[in-house]
Amino acid sequence: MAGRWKNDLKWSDVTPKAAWLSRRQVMAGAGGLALGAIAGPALAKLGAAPSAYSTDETPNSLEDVTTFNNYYEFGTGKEDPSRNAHLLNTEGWQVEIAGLVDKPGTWTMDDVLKGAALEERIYRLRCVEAWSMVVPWVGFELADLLARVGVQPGAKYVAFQTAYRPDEMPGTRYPVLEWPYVEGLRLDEAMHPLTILATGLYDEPLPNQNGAPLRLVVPWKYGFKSIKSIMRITLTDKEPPTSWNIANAREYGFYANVNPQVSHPRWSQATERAIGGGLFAKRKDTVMFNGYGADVAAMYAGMDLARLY
Ligand SMILES: Nc1nc2c(c(=O)[nH]1)N[C@H]1C(S)=C(S)[C@@H](COP(=O)(O)O)O[C@H]1N2
Ligand SMILES: [Mo]
Repeated sequence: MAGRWKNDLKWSDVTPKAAWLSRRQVMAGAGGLALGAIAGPALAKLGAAPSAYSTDETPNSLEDVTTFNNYYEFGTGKEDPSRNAHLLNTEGWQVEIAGLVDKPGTWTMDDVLKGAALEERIYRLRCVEAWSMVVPWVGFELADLLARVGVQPGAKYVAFQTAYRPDEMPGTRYPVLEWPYVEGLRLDEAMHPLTILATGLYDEPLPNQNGAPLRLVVPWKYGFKSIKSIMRITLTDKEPPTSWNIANAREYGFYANVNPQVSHPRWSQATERAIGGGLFAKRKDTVMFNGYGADVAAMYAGMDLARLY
């Protein structure tokens, strides 16, 4: 596919052999497993290890995951990213890691992947627009990358920035958001083992419309926190600005934790439409922290989540 990130290394070369083997054994032993049935032939390509953090819910189809997207740099329609994101050239991609770190610098995708323990993480994704999907990501914990660069004691937040290339991103010709797209996490959120940088989905390299070659995934927060096509990561001591908060602070906060009790000013967040369920599917109840509360609620103890939405 044009524009996809290309890599000389085979995925199995950058995946610990033990993890790769155990994955294959798991798949062999569980012949009827839903994902094995869907993605079986592609396994040898990537061989990411499975994870205890995965949901056992059935993932959405590859078609749903790659043709129903939000990526405003390529247009605001749900099908615009799958039509236009091939324009993004991800070859030679570099990620700058800056700010309060011991080893600031510029990383190629090979550098990023060489030390990364790739896992499959099947996560729920809940968009602030009240739809949801289940996505079989491939990625590694952001905490591992942060450990490799050495976070300095003064750091309290992590800021992320998407590439801004007007020539390759037709959506950025319109002032729907301030470009580049920016996002941020508190340091404890960034270090949480559920927080990953994804480099693939369905055992294949990440399609451009899903944020190739490297995108954040924070499954207990509304989807807009999961910033795509990252080219800069900065450790800072101040809460960083975030795109949707800049666009409309009353409607979109910094935390953006999934919360069925706090309505968006223009719609309820109590329920969600599961993509792929068909036209007449019943809406599902939205669950606090998108169902990840047992793992993440302690980080927000004592915070007023209606005020810090
Ligand atoms: N750079 C950038 N990242 C982005 C967006 C965007 O418009 N630009 N949209 C966000 C929103 S609103 C959602 S719901 C998710 C959608 O991810 P997906 O298309 O892979 O499902 O990406 C998020 N990351
Ligand atoms: Mo979203």
